[in-house]
Amino acid sequence: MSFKLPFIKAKSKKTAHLNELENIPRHVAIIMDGNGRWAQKRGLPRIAGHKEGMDVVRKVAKAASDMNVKILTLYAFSTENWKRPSKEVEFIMRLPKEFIHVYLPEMIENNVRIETIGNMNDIPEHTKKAVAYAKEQTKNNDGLLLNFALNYGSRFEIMEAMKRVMSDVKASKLSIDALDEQEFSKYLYTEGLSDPDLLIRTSGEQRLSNFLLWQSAYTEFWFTEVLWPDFNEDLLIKAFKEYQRRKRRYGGI
Ligand code: V0D
Repeated sequence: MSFKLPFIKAKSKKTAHLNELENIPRHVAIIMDGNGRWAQKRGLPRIAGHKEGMDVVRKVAKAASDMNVKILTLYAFSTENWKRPSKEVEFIMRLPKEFIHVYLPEMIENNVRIETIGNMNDIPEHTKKAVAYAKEQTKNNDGLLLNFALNYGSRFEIMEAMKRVMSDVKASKLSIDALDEQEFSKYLYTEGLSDPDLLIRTSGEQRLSNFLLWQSAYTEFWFTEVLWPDFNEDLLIKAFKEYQRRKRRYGGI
């Protein structure tokens, strides 16, 4: 006789063994590129690619959580993305609500905490509301931190940090001599988070595009031609194995 265990999610066979492997990247950052191109290749509107990409977020979050990744930072919307057609931007801005509507129960079940980095000021009110709800509902979870970069740009982040540093110096809350890398990091959106160990970019481009410039000073980069909607657990494992291989090599020296 077999019983179904409704609330205990099994880890997949693929990830079960990796769990025990040393050097699982603690913080993984991903530039989820190629959604529009994925759709256009199929004769679909670009927004169909963004929708498909959203489902991949869920799958990759589950796989990362199973492999004991602590932080998954996803570049969901850059400060540059406002230049896209307004209909496309409007569609993208509805995705958080959709994601939360469909997947929040599963996120809670998997002990995932949802957070964001970026400038929330210019995000539409309805999107902010949905995201705030997801954060509130998951704030006490201590499993994977699913960190969405929304309206994020690194230069803006660093510039805003610098302005606040200057303001604190002016108000004598900070002395110039006390300002070091560790202190400066506290002024960034990523305050309190460890730097990414591994950064993945899909869709063939091999640049940082204003993502986590300060934070990725020592990060390993891994690129794939695969478009984000075609990304999956197997590719995540492939990236982790390459990461582990590189770490072993440094270790040998
Ligand atoms: C579009 C591919 C989930 C990349 C993934 C507003 C581009 C799908 C979220 C999400 C986006 C954000 C916050 C949250 C819950 C879900 C998301 C955006 C774009 C930008 F609390 N997918 N997703 N947000 N895409």
